Amino acid sequence: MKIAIVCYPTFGGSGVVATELGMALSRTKGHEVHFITYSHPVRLEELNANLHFHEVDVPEYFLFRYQPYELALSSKLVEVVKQYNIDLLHVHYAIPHAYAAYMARRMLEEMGIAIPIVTTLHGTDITLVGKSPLYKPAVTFSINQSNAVTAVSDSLKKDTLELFDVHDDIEVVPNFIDIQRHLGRKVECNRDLIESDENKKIITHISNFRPLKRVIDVLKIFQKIKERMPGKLLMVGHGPDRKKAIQYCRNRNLLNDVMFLGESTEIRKILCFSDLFLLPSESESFGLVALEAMLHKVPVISSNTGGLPEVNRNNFSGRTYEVGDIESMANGAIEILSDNVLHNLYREQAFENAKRFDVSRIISAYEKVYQKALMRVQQS
Ligand code: GMT
Repeated sequence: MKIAIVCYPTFGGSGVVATELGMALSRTKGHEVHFITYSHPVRLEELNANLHFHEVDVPEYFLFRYQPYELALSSKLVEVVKQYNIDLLHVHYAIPHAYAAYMARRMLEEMGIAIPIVTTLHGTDITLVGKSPLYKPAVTFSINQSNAVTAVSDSLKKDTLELFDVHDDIEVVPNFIDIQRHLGRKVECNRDLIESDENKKIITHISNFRPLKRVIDVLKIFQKIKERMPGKLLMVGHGPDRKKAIQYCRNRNLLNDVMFLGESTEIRKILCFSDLFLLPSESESFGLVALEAMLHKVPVISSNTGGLPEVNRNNFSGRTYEVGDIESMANGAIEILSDNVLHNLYREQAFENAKRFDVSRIISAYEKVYQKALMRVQQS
């Protein structure tokens, strides 16, 4: 099949999932995949004859206070669909991608070309941004107009049905990791680069430092862990609460033990020597980064919000707690980290748990959704 994938090209989970999906569809199933977005997706590698990238250009014009990205995107979609005979549009993150895809489909219909739209909902497009009255009518409309809709967790499907007046034909297709590729890739795991003291536990947090990630909770949990054992905290990512987090550490003299690494592209290198991962988010439809930690045998201490309990199995791959329960999160971390046998058990169980989300299962689930969307268009 020839599939056009629309996504955000950034470090955010939805862009990562979309890019990894496109690469896997082309690598393992021979589909021709065209990424359409405003810059080269950060995870896009392995370029080959079956993997294409088309940049959406939005030239600045003095009259516009806001540049009309949706318009440029839908025009680009029309152009690429016609030029490459694309069979299907798969848009990741409803805003504004599902709406732009609908406009492209309408334009193509006028030209006698029928093309299905598959929309994958990722989280904040529903639970935070999408539910705002400013966007809700357009999001509701574009979900209902998609030929197939998927959500990345049961929890997100439930939220979508509660928050929007949409049909309930939403397929849950979880996010994924690629076990074979992971095992086949040798990572230089040089813990000494970060910490030469073997007794120090390395604890990691990766996010976009938005308020819902509760990065101050991460620091407070770490402080409590440090009262009981030597440790180092790696804070990976960039975002609005980063300055606040650095200030918090500066005021408490923590900067010797907390490293802010920015938007690193070396996530695998970092996770390979991490002892524990912290994700105390306020809201999380899935928590892809927790799954990536488990793939590297890193147990996860997380909140139990949204889709996180579907990903992080309490008392198996890690522990889950109420949002904001810093005390329990720290105690759970201390319990796991202070007992080598228990820590190793959790490490193995985290990897075991990650296997449930192997790409092999997920790719075929998406292919079925594509077939369903194609049939619907053919029958209409
Ligand atoms: O978590 C973020 O802030 C980024 C956001 C995104 O759209 O890139 O992530 C959402 O999609 C990811 C991939 O499906 C999920 O793993 C994240 O849980 C979800 N974030 C939220 O629901 C807050």
